[in-house]
Amino acid sequence: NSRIAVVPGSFDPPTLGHLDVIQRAAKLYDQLHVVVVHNPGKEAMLPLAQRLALLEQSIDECDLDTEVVVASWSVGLLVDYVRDVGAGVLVKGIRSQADVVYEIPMAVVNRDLAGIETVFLLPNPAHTMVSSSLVRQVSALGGDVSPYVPPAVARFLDTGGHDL
Ligand code: COD
Repeated sequence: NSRIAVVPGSFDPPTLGHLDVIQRAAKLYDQLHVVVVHNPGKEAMLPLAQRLALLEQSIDECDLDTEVVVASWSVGLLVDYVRDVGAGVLVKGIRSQADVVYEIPMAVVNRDLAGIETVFLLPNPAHTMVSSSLVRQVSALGGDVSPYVPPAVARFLDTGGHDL
């Protein structure tokens, strides 16, 4: 039985909700692969390399005991990455019923395709309303995003990084 899990997302940008789920998953598994999935059909605010860098800095600042690999994936099915690294589990965060409705079909397809199970974790309720899209809006309008994002992301966005 694999003790390796994959935590996928767009991470555009990484939020405290993402970090909450990553920290909880780190307590459950020996190794985590946090994977920035590049969706060619979805216009992102931040380039892939920037999302990777911010995620790495944010995870470093958490000082986790578990080994965490930060990677990106843009070709083919996510389950191929999961199998390639020898993981048996995908970890997703659930904020609301809407997340459940969106995630369940993907979880069933991923199990059918590759026998990969999906584990759903609940964040601290304080982070339930945080989303990358909310952070993108507040940041674009010049608001303070520091209550919603890790310090590394707040520093980056506060210095106008999103305009780069
Ligand atoms: N609290 C808790 N969890 C949160 C929070 C929060 N505040 N914010 C986000 N999350 C969770 C999300 O529910 C999700 O599980 C994860 O964090 C990532 O969120 P996002 O917004 O960064 O990423 P999404 O929702 O755009 O998901 C992108 C994925 C690539 C993960 C998703 O589309 C996917 O799994 N695609 C699979 C591609 C594939 O292989 N398809 C074929 C088979 S279905």
